[in-house]
Amino acid sequence: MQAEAIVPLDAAERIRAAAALIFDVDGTLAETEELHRRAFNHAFARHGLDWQWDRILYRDLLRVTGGKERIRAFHAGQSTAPALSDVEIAELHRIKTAHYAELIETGCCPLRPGVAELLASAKARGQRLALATTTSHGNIDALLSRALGPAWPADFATIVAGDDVRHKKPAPDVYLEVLARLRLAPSDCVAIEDSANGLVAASRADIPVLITRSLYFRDDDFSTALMVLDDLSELAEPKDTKQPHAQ
Ligand code: XBP
Ligand code: MG
Repeated sequence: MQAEAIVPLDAAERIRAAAALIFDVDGTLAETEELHRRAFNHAFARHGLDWQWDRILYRDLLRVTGGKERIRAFHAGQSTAPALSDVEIAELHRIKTAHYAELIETGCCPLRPGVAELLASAKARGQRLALATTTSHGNIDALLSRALGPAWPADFATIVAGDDVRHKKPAPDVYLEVLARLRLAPSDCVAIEDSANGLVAASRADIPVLITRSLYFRDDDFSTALMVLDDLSELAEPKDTKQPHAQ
């Protein structure tokens, strides 16, 4: 008897069939990194530091996930910089976070194309939604309250942020914690990410990954992803083109 050919499910079908969709936040739900960059620069100026992170430098610095960790890594590379204690780094990051919320509040950072539609269609299909991110609960709330309204948390089964776990991405911790809370196997889920660090984090937790390319990580290596899209609007169901019958 001939073995039946195993036809791999089309990636879009995998997304529709998943028990849960686990979303990254920065770069995936919205193009937030420019606001993070501006907020870091604001904090440096307020603190009397003459540091300016331009886009080219920030692209490199984004390899270090987490705002406090990014400041510490940059500081370590400055041979002439005065010592900066953990308390000062925490204070810098506090100023940065407050300014980031002010920038978000101006309404200049909408959800990326296709995000609201995918959240709505997943909800309509009865799929569970989760967030697995490096940033903080406060930053997620600032972004999603503005974009989806104050009741947004009701749509998410669980939210795991960077400081909830021991190791930030590219470690798998946020994803492993989401799986534990959802009580699901990795193969029942799809992670939606925008960066190589995110792809590595989800892959280390054995979760298949859909990539939506973003501003800063456009050229990362995504060769191990299930699918790579320019944005999530490419997942939209084809519209019914049938014309209504004339009465
Ligand atoms: C996002 C990040 C975050 C933000 C800043 O990574 O690395 O550090 O840039 O956030 P990912 P905080 O999208 O892979 O989760 O300053 O709040 O840490
Ligand atoms: Mg991201």
